[in-house]
Amino acid sequence: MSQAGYQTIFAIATPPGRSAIAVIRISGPTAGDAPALFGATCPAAGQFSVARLVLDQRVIDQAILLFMKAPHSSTGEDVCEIHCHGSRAVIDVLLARLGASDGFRMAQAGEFTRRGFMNGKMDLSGVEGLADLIEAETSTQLHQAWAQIDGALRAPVMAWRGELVQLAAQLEALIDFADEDLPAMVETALRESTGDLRAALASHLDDGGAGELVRDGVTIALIGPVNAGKSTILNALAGRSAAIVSEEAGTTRDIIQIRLDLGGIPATILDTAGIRDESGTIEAEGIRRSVEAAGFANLVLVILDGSDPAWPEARQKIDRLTSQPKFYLLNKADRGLSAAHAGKSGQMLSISAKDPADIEKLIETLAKLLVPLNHADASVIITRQRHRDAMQEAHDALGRALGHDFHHGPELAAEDFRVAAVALGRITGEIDVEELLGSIFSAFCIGK
Ligand SMILES: Nc1nc2c(ncn2[C@@H]2O[C@H](COP(=O)(O)OP(=O)(O)OP(=O)(O)O)[C@@H](O)[C@H]2O)c(=O)[nH]1
Ligand SMILES: [Mg+2]
Repeated sequence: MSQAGYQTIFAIATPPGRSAIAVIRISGPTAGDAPALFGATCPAAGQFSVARLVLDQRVIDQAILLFMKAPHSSTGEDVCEIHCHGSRAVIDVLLARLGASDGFRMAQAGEFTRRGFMNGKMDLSGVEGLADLIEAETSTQLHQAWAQIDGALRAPVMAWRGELVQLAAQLEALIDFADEDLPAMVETALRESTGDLRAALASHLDDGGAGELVRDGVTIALIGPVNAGKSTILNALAGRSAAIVSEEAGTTRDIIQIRLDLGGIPATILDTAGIRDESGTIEAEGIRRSVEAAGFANLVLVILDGSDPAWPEARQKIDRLTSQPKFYLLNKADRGLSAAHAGKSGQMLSISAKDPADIEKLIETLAKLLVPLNHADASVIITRQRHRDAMQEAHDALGRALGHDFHHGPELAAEDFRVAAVALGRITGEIDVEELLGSIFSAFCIGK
């Protein structure tokens, strides 16, 4: 580690602005010296104290001091916390004094967590879980983040890696005994275990992307002809008047967005300009933006005026605009739906935007549509593309391993096991996979 890594770092851990309490975290070898900078005594390890903080014989604040001795802290280093009053002036004076002191420097973004990771307090997937927890907007995101911090991904990945190491060691035995007749049983058992491991990875990969959906959220674009009631529906979903509604066709020009918790999935809903042929320059630009929004939305909610007999044509026109997944709403059901309504499919719901019960039904339908059925299932452990890529790579490597003749070309299969182990190691941030495999290989090998 570089010299800078050993410096004591400090930062304000609470949001900027006025608050009852603000917390300054200090981590590193001289963290315990911080209270003395303000004429206070550092409490004993695992204890707290109430102290007056004094600079130039003037009281700055009365604060709570906490001290945690390495390695019993979240960074694995000595940590001192100052819980002062959340006043801009108090915070500024304390931070300025710390910054001016030898051996202390302001922390960079994520540096406390980084030190925790470097000191083995957390693996990479746990660090990601922590980041997700801080970003969480819905309770589903929160539960998912805690599952990850608590090892929902780490535990199986470590177990799989352990199995891979065992398999590789057994394969090594085949290399050693290549010239002798090894019972076919050994190879069969090895193949079976490899197949089981591959199947376990496959079942987790086949989760409909539920974890990523919960983490990343979705974008839903409201698209439809002018006057169909898109803005009315957006307002009803938002529970406030976010967009202008009027009986004039072509009211909405710019894209208006709201955030919504859809069954635990954070959703961004976009209201857009109504689609029609004859329009002025500004409206045409609005329509261009509507089509663009439809293009990147996870779901296009097509809003049609169900009381207008021409809705099937309007629908066809929207269908041609974008190939994104769609769900259709026949709005204005209170006016009586036109006869064309007979041809509606399962991907269609008729509602009246003015009826709160219908809006509830819409929210429920959208939530069901977005949340894959197995979403609450504990088998969902992948929350990022990074995890998926690594698991896919391991899965594919095992597939290639199975393609080799274990008895006559064991070294080829061994290489694929190594690739799979390295891929899984990347999830938890194990960087010494090769070394580890090397040592375990030699420990397991018969006759070496
Ligand atoms: N009866 C009835 N009227 C509705 C319903 N939904 C919307 N409207 C009315 O239809 C008109 C158009 O509604 P908007 O929400 O502005 O329609 P829009 O699709 O956003 O229209 P543009 O922004 O012009 O494309 C307004 O007068 C609304 O009050 C509904 O379910 N029933
Ligand atoms: Mg509108």
